[in-house]
Amino acid sequence: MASNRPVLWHLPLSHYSEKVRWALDHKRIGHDRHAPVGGVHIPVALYLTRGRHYTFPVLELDGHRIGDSSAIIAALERRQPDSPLYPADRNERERALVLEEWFDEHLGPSVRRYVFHVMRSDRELFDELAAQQVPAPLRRYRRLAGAYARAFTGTRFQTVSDDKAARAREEMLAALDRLESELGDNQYLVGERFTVADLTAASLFYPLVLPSEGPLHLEPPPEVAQLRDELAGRRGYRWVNEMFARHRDKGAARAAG
Ligand SMILES: N[C@@H](CCC(=O)N[C@@H](CS)C(=O)NCC(=O)O)C(=O)O
Repeated sequence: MASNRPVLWHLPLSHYSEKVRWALDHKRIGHDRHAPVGGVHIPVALYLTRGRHYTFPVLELDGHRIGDSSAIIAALERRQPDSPLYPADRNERERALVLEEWFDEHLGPSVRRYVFHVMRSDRELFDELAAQQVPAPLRRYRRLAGAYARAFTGTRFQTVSDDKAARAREEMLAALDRLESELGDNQYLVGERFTVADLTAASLFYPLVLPSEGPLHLEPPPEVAQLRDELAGRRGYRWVNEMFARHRDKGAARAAG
């Protein structure tokens, strides 16, 4: 960690990683990125954080290695208060942090389990997606990459069971209900401006909504496509697309200082 330039360890498809990439880009913090293959990232995270975290994202920032997306955003907020993601008002800040935690706990795991569960039954799609995540020389071993990714996501994220996936779908839809009731008639979840609460809800919904500014562009399998059609008119669903369109300013940060 000789240089002062932050280093983000992330998974390109992960919605928790997207949450932190978005925060870095929002604050225009120049940084480098490393993306080991999913699964391999667990020992890497443990190594980087000396056993404190086994998940990605991990951010190297000013001599510290920080695991957990919420802790990373808190550190970014301290390091660079410009383009704030935390409201200045204390009550609003508390509310934003409560919502961040709620969506982290309830939406993140459920959307991941549901979407991976449906995708794993579409072998071609899953193999293709898995092959895109491995280093270029290995991409032609699509079947192997797919089998590895099915085993990893099945074990770690419990994506095999139909019952668990059905419960995850319910929980994800309950999160959409909560998003809409928290929004009411407002454009943003807390106060009149974009905060960490909006960034969290929008980024964690990305695997379902697939906004064009998001990290994944694919034709979803029929079951997900049908659900997306059913939800497309919902206020919360449209809001996720709006947040990405309005606030997901990519690229500037990595090029910057
Ligand atoms: N609470 C963590 C969750 C991050 C998380 O679940 N990351 C996943 C990738 S999407 C991971 O690395 N999981 C490894 C595992 O569960 O074994 C955060 O907000 O950063």
